Amino acid sequence: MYSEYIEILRSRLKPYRFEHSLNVADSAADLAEKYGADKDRAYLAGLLHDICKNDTEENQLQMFDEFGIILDSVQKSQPKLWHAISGAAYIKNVLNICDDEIISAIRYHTTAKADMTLLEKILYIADYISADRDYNGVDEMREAAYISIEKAMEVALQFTITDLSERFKPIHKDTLEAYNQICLIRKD
Ligand code: DGI
Ligand code: FE
Ligand code: FE
Repeated sequence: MYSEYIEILRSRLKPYRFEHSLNVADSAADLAEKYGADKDRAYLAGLLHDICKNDTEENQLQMFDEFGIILDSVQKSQPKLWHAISGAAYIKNVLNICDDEIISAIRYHTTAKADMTLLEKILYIADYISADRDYNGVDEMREAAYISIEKAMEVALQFTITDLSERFKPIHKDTLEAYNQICLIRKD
């Protein structure tokens, strides 16, 4: 069932990114099992989430044009955000995947957003805790992921916003809205 997609990934991605995709798929399936989401859909979302990560900027801009996608000013200035947008468009329009929640999980796997579904959160967190990750704080992130998915979202978004602001990177409004929603829900 996945082998066709795995071959597409192998042909599109550099070796590190290909391995990362397999690892994120495994983590997403584990989290789905733990939190009661559909394991197969989580695995597929993980597998495909970075499918356009190694595409050139030129190729991604061409896709945005072809699929009528208009970037906002932060997106325009941050090509690292593009692969989530192009990846979602690619799996929908080129691979003809019609599972809207998988498409949306891939679309928001980089920034997150407010009101994410369980599957969307699972992909977002799986990307942070996959076996290949070794950043400072990954242990805390893995611990949080096995306490609760909400705790994991808190730690991940706090980490991301801190990291981006330390580097004076613009924070996309989807990232801020995800973070603000968590702050408003917290009781302490
Ligand atoms: O594709 P991956 O490397 O596996 O991970 P990812 O899709 O989560 O991308 C991570 C990058 O995205 C990382 O360099 C931080 C960046 N990012 C996430 N949210 C924002 C952001 N960059 C900016 N400028 N603004 C954001 O809101
Ligand atoms: Fe990514
Ligand atoms: Fe990734």
